[in-house]
Amino acid sequence: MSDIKQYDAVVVGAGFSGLYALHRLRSLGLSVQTYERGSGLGGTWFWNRYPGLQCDTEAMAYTFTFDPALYRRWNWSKRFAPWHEILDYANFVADELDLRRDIQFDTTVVSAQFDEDRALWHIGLEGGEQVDARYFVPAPGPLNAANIPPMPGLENFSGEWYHTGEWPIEQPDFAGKRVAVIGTGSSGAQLICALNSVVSELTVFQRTAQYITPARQRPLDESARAAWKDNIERLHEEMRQSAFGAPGTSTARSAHEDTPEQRDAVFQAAWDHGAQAFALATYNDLNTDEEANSWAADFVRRKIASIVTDPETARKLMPSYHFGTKRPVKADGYYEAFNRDNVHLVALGEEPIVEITENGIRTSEQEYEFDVILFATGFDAVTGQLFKIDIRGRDGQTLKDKWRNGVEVRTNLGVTTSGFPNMFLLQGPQAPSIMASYLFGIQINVDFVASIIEEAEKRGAGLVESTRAAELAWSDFCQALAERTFVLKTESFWTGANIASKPRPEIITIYMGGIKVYADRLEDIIAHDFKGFRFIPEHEGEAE
Ligand code: NA7
Repeated sequence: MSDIKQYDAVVVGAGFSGLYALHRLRSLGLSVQTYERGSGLGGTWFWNRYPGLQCDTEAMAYTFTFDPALYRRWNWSKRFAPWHEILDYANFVADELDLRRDIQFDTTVVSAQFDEDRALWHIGLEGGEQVDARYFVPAPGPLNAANIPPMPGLENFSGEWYHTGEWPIEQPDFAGKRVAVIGTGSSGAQLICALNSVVSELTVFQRTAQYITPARQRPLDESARAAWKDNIERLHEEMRQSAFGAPGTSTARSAHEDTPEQRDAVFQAAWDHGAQAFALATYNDLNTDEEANSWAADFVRRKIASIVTDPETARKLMPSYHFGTKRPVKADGYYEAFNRDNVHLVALGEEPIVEITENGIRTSEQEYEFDVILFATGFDAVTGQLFKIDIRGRDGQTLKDKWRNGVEVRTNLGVTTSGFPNMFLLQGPQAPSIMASYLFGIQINVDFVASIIEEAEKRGAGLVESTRAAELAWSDFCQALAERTFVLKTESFWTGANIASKPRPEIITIYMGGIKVYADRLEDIIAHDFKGFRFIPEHEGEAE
């Protein structure tokens, strides 16, 4: 008898998708082991702990809805949950569902090799241990592999430096320090808003100006929570029928239906409302109609001009690409921060960074001295963390090779890819994931994977695998969805173009069709005998 541990399923990652997968798969009667590289739960929220970090989906929608009783037992303090409260919530979920006994922390999965003869995955852990599982379920997170740009001289810097996605557990103290922030996405914007009144000098290095609308953070009182809790069954259904996966995040109205004055009033109301309202609930053609897009973009640019007092700074802060083609940033007090005497803006398009020096950052124009450099430079998104695991499917083919190092990623619904039987990706490429309300997307994703595995168990199938035709159809559909919008016109982590050294995808790795279309498709597949999936009886190799 081998002393290699055997499980029905191994889940990689104890973020929210890994936690829910552990719960669902265990409830099918399977033995499940979860490995987590961090020393605590929460996935991305475990690693990102920078000042100002909060979720930009409303907290009441960033909560599992699969069990209304569980939903009602949790209380968020604010409209947008701060990171530490989200970590508390992850721990609450794990305790309520008794998940911790099947999670091994501080354990990195480094390899996973499909063994065709035994219909098993051999999973390698850092340190050399190997375990076997019938099902391999990577849930490493789409925004988890920190992108630290190769800047010459960083090793010479005598001060402290951090990346937002690999933040130290012990909070550094920035009071009175001279701080550089590189990057102005969601992380950079939140940092800038939180730090500007704490540090002595804050210098922002901006590669591309962003469209930033207010989040409108506020405390949540009991009546606001009750409005959700008392109606969660109905709201769950509303989320299921929506595109984003949260109530109040869509509209059927075209910007062409309104006069310029009416449009301004609609944009202003969304600006005042905060959250996703400006990007999602103003007009339905912002991403597809040139004029509609320019009206939204102009509105934000006019806001920048009216808020920022120095015209030169305002000019540098104004984005010129299509609105909504980078992930919309929501932050309170972002543009106002640049009116402070201690906040400075460097537009890298006009003044590029040449090197990091012992004392700070040298641009083409001058050397700036800093005590701290903060990289808010984002992630090797979607495939970055997945590619860190040496995953090998049929015939020893690596996932990286199959997907041509990210150039041609092909999945069936974001959950499977042919040649890798019994491997189920959670929030993987071409799943709703980062393009929808995250926890709601996770539930749909995991429930679908659980349905497939349940069916495989029922049929006594040793293996289940997507057909090549199904993954071609789904990934082509994802690409076609993107081509209908302006997204491909801008370089962003959505298009895999945020990292200079990364090969550019020919097929987009994100799915933009929304929750309803996705969930309808999953239901249809289940209703039609899991079309697109092959259940292969044990000992029959590849034959159906
Ligand atoms: P993002 O949204 O990818 O933002 C990264 C920022 O860093 C963005 O402004 C980038 O400019 C900038 N960047 C990236 N590389 C460089 C280099 N080499 N030099 C200068 N500036 C650079 O990541 P975030 O962490 O802010 O947000 C990711 C998600 O995490 C977010 O959507 C939330 O869901 C949480 P660019 O615009 O690419 O020119």
